[in-house]
Amino acid sequence: LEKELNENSRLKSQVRAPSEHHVHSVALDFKIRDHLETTIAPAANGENGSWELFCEDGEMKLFTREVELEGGVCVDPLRAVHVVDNISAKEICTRFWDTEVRLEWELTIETCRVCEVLSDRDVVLYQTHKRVWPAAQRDVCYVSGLREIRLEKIAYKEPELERFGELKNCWLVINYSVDHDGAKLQPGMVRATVDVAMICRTYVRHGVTNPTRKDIKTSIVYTATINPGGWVPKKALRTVYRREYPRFLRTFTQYVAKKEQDLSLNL
Ligand code: 6CM
Repeated sequence: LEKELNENSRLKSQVRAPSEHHVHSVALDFKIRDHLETTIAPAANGENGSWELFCEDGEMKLFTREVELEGGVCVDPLRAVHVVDNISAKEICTRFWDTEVRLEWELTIETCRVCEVLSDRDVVLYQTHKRVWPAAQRDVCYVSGLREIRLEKIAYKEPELERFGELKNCWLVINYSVDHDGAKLQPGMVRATVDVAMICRTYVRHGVTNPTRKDIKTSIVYTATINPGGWVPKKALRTVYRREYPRFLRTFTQYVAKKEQDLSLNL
């Protein structure tokens, strides 16, 4: 593990300028625009008929829809919304994106390796996930991009949060599958594909000019579509997702809150 983390740090130190174009820039920009236009639209709020609310815990709500590809492969999309106090969009997204802390909160993975540093905010990653019986072990290779989004690009409002405060900023992380020469399929492993977005917006209490942690609220919209890359018993897969997604969101947000609580607010 130590060797892997050192290698990740070494690769990350070979950063290029953030504005530099790379092989995935155009596709990544397209994905970002698409998620900003659809994922945070109120119509996608998951509360209409086609989505099933399967977990609710305080402000955290998780929805899913049953979707199957030809051949019976289950690719149910997941949509989660949450509102957290005391931590900012930047803090949440930075920790979600940072591979150096991945193993501290991500309970489904066995290994995580940086295949390529594309810029100081975009990387290609390779992960192996813990095997879930009776399925074969899965791996995944994806681009992961971190961005702050200018507020004029946010077309949608969150009225309840706007009653609390003023929208201060928006950060996001997009993870989507790609092929990479440094991530060849290993024997016995099945390649899964992912399309994940974590979009966070921080609000500062009305009238407060120098906010502290108790003056902020952050909304999180998290969406994930995982294709397991081969047949897996549908019932078992749905059971795993319904257990793992709430566990992930709870564990991850508690992890960020704990890590940030004694640090000064990074808005
Ligand atoms: O978004 C999450 N984590 C990110 C960092 O790791 C990243 C994760 C992608 C998840 C890829 C999962 C592929 C493995 C699928 C295995 C399916 C086989 C199960 C067999 C059951 C019988 O975006 C949090 C991800 C939370 C996942 C629940």
